[in-house]
Amino acid sequence: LNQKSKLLWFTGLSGSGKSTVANQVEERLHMMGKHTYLLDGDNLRFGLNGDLGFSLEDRRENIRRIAEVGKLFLDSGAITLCTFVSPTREIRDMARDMVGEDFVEIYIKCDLEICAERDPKGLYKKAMSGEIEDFTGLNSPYEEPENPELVLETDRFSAEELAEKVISYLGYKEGE
Ligand code: GGZ
Repeated sequence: LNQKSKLLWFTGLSGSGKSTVANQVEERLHMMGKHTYLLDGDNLRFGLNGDLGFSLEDRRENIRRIAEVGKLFLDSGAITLCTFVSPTREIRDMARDMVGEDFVEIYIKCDLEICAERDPKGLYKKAMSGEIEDFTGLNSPYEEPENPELVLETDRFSAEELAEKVISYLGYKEGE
């Protein structure tokens, strides 16, 4: 396998569009013949990390295990995409330190009000009515990244446009 792989770390609020953009990026990479692997809450929080909740301590452990697993996929040569809220700088810096130079931090930026309006899973509604404690952006912190490699604003651009930005940032060419 002859590809210079990266680990793309998507961070942002619930409902900000991390998965939507990551899926678009994956689709483009596949069209270029690249091998990818996507790690997200659906394949991690129910299995390996099924014992973890949403306290800051559990989130840190969630991210630590994900960074370890992500590293394994990166070592295998896959372009690895990770989509997790990863709400604090400390947590994201831990992931960056674990992964090393191939870590690409992508901030999926979207106003909290818009995320709450989109509310694709009805979680904001539940959190606002007190059914979920420690909900990111409401009663648990989200610290904006200070020096991410990319900032993608999903309340201003389409997922397709933003995925193109990721592809050109990566600089991959056909057959490389
Ligand atoms: C934030 C929560 C919470 C709480 C459940 N706070 O939009 P989603 O549904 O698909 O993404 C959110 C996901 C967050 O899990 P992560 O593993 O990404 O979080 S972290 O990186 O902070 O460990 C949301 C859902 O799970 N969810 N409860 N309290 N998001």
